[in-house]
Amino acid sequence: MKKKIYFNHDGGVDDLVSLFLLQQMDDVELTGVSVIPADCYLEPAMFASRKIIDRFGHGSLDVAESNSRGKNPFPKDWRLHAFFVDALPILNESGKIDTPVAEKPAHLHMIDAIHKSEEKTTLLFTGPLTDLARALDEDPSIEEKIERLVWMGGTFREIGNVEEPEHDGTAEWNVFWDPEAAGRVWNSGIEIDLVALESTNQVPLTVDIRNRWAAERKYLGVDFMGQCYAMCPPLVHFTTNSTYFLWDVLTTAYVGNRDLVKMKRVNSIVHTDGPSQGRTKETADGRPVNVVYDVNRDAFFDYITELAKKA
Ligand code: AGV
Ligand code: CA
Repeated sequence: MKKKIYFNHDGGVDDLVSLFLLQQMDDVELTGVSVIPADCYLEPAMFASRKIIDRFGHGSLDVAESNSRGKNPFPKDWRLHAFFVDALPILNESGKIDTPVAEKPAHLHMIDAIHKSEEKTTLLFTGPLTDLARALDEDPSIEEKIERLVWMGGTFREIGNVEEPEHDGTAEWNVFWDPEAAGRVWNSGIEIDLVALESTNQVPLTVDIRNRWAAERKYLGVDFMGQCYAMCPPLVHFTTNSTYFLWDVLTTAYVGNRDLVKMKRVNSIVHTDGPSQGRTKETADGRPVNVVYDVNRDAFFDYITELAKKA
């Protein structure tokens, strides 16, 4: 039986590549997609998502817009990436878009999708948790129909990836954008699998990886990934604030193949305000989460490249 997945993303390059890859997984059925304007602008991210479904998807889907707003905005330079993906010729060859925009906003769209499915739904979130927090407030009964939440978010390292004024640098961005939403989800009974910076730091975008995809660009899907990652700064000499990692793609690959990673159980809390806001902190009496802390890097890149070849 296929795993039922609802996907809420925030329109970054790796979010959009994740949407592409999910649709190449044989044992996954996407029951819904929604887009939150966190690390993107909503309009190009919606267009790009609908075009990726048209070009690389199979079943019929609509895409819901989120009307959620965060507390700490993402840098504009990063949010612009969605415009570049949307403009790729490979997504614009047909000159039309068939996949419709959903009538309801993201959090209500997700509630419907969860109830509509007979089996429990796995939630895949590769942006902030705002829509999930709002959905839980709106209809707490969804909780028992959620198999688990798989989230790209958080870190238990000393240093996160937020470099902003008035912050101490301990947070990961998807938590930092809306720390209270993460706090709300921590207060629920949902099983949480965190693909945290511990593991995503092990999969930076490198020139080697790009060259591998360039060499295999005769495959449409590999070419698409190569085009997408041509927009992002790779790791060359040392990590900077703009260095791109395959954060969300690792999270998505984990949904398709758990054998790629190692996990451990950690009790934690979320800091919701002050200079550490967005920090996830290990605390003995905190709520348990499953943290992906290690990944087989080569197996991961092989896995996503082979998936892309199926497109
Ligand atoms: O913190 C990682 C999250 C992921 O969901 N995003 C990007 C991924 O989609 C925010 C982010 C952190 N550093 C970034 C980010 C960077 N250098 N460029 C773009 N986005
Ligand atoms: Ca993201």
